[in-house]
Amino acid sequence: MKEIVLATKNLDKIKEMREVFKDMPLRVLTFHDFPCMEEIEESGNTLEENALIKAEAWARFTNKWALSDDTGLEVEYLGGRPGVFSSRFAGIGATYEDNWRKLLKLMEGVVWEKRKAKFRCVVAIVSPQGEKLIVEGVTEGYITCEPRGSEGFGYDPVFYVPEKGKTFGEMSIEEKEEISHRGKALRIAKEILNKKLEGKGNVKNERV
Ligand code: ITT
Repeated sequence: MKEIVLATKNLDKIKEMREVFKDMPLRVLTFHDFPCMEEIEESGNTLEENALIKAEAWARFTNKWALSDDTGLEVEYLGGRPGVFSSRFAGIGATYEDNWRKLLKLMEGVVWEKRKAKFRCVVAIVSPQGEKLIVEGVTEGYITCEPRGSEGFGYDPVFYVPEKGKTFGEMSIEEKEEISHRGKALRIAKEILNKKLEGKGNVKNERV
């Protein structure tokens, strides 16, 4: 295993993934290296199903190890929505801003204690031979009443992390990666992959 392909077309995710893997002895490939890769329908009912659908499709198509990420924002007051539908919350083709504006509208007048939310990120790594690894990372926080900050992407300007006293939108990529759902999941994946690269471990069909 010398190469891994990032099974996503989301450039913001790719930036964060590259940040975590920058010191690994691995060549990181992206959709730019496979311009003919087809669109994948995320037809699963859970983050895990969607993450596997994406990684399996990319591993099959490229014949390389593939790493995908499916992420959802779960808002307590909304019974866990938008969750697996986070990218299409305001409809198919919605922009990041459309989505967070819809969220703020639904949360209008809701007191701070009831604005708890968590980001859940499921990362799937699949080999061309079908070995699988699933890891998960979660970050807890609150939905703000107004957007703050222009860093990051998606719901970052409206997701406040109490331990940092800022929204993700106010954090640098390094700061976000340290405590974010994606950073946590990718660091576990990285540890397992590093052991494999050193010949000390294997990616079994496991979930961490
Ligand atoms: P791929 O499927 O190609 O990876 P996507 O954007 O469709 O890209 P998801 O299905 O995981 O990715 O959608 C999750 C949505 O949740 C995404 O479009 C963003 O709006 C949001 N999101 C994901 N990660 C986020 C993060 O770290 N911070 C803020 N919002 C995030």
